[in-house]
Amino acid sequence: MSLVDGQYNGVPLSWLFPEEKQGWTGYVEWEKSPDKKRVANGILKSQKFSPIPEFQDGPLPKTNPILIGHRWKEYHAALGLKSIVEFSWKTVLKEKHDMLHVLDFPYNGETLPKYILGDGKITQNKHFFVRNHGGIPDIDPECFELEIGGLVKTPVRIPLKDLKDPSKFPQISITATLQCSGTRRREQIDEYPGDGDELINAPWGEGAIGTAVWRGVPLKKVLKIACGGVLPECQHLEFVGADTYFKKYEVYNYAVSVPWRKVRQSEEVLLAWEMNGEPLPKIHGAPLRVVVAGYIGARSCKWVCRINALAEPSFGPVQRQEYLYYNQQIGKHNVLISNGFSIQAMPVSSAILSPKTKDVVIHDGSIELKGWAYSGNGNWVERVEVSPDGGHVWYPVAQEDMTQKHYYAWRLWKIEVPVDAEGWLEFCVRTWDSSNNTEPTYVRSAWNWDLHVTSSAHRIKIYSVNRSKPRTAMRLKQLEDMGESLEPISKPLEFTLEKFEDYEAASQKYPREPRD
Ligand SMILES: Nc1nc2c(c(=O)[nH]1)N[C@H]1C(S)=C(S)[C@@H](COP(=O)(O)O)O[C@H]1N2
Ligand SMILES: [Mo]
Repeated sequence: MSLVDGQYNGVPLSWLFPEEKQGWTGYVEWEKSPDKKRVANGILKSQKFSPIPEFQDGPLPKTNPILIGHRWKEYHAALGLKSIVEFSWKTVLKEKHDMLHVLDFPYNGETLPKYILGDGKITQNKHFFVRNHGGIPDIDPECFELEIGGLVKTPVRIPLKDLKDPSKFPQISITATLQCSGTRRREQIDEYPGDGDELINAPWGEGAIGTAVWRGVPLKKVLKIACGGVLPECQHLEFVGADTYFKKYEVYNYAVSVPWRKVRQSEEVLLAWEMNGEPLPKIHGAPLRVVVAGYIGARSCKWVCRINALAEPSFGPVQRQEYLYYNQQIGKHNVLISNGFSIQAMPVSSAILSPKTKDVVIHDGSIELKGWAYSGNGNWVERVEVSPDGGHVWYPVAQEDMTQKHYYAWRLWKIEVPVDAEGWLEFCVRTWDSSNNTEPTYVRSAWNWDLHVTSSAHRIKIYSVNRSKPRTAMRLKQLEDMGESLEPISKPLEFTLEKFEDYEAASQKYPREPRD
């Protein structure tokens, strides 16, 4: 076997792995083509690839993009799919130029600066986080059709224009938060390094979450109207995306599933083509994506082109081998697929968006904090509490300082916390949801090998300077008179701290050593 210049045993790769359909650029069908898969896997196994970026052992590079996905670019190139890599980055520059690019390919990007998330209940499309496991397909909506098969009464193919025809399917809009189960993973990494997956377990901060108004048709209506319902054996609905995914030298289409129970009991498993009143951006799954409200982001399959009704969860590696929640003592030495449970609904969690860690906050006895709070599975946020002392005293956020309740969306909040103390302080936030669930107090309490769902109270360390204290006010004035700033606090003061006479008088009154 030989692989030279876009050829494999003398056959051009473009013949081996052609684009499937007219108008569907960047889509290769793997799941229905076992022979093609076998050839691709053979090619992948015969080659060497660059290592996966390692980032857990030290501070993250200050570059943007932070990490470069050489290996995944090479995977695509090895199968003659380099154009997908190029199109993906072009799309990033067009749709997401202002983001913090956590990984350039497959593209993972987070809102920058993160306090933008607190600007309004709805996250603007250009600021909404992105997590991809592969490239971005480029599908002409005119040519798009959705295939539904498996354990349904009547398998169908529905052109997009029929799906969007309100006389055929009833449309709804829902306000729903999408949260990656890796949100705030950096805190877990800072505590202890964990699993390094091939598609990196991205070092997300507080910005791998966003809220949008999604418009489309409920999946349960489509199954009923178009397919005449599901068969009694159907327990799960599998969603297959048009993107290409690699794992351990094998190739797949992105595939995940959710229980039929979840689909049946709510309207909030949606086939969506609109995001915040605009056509779904390419990077968010155009022309059609699934939105599984209340579940981890991973289940909301983008570029969904096929839905299969199954008797058991999808065999896709993303469903079976990833997004698993392990006990704290399980690690590289004894991890199995079977000893982690599958993460589906998101638990309650929250974050402080401002101020941020290491900020020097000059105030007059109280500090304003802002952030988000969210709970999955249809639980809504009831109460947000902020502690100025690391988790002993908790102040509740007033109702009028939180955005409106939704079954499936976050609440943004703000609070003015009385702060007398100065110097380094640790603030944290925790949230109570409508089922009375709350967050563990420390990262360590919920640390897990795959570094998922960092649901512990979010903490920030800030440097408090309370101007309402006379001595502090005096020092600030001294600095101002000299045209100097307090920051950086590590920069030495240029003047003598105290007049010699004052120091003398103080040591007369309170001698430094005992007299007898
Ligand atoms: N087809 C496909 N769907 C996908 C993914 C993907 O890589 N491919 N990533 C999933 C993950 S892990 C998350 S968190 C969400 C992110 O959605 P967004 O990029 O639109 O914010 O999409 C999910 N759907
Ligand atoms: Mo995710």
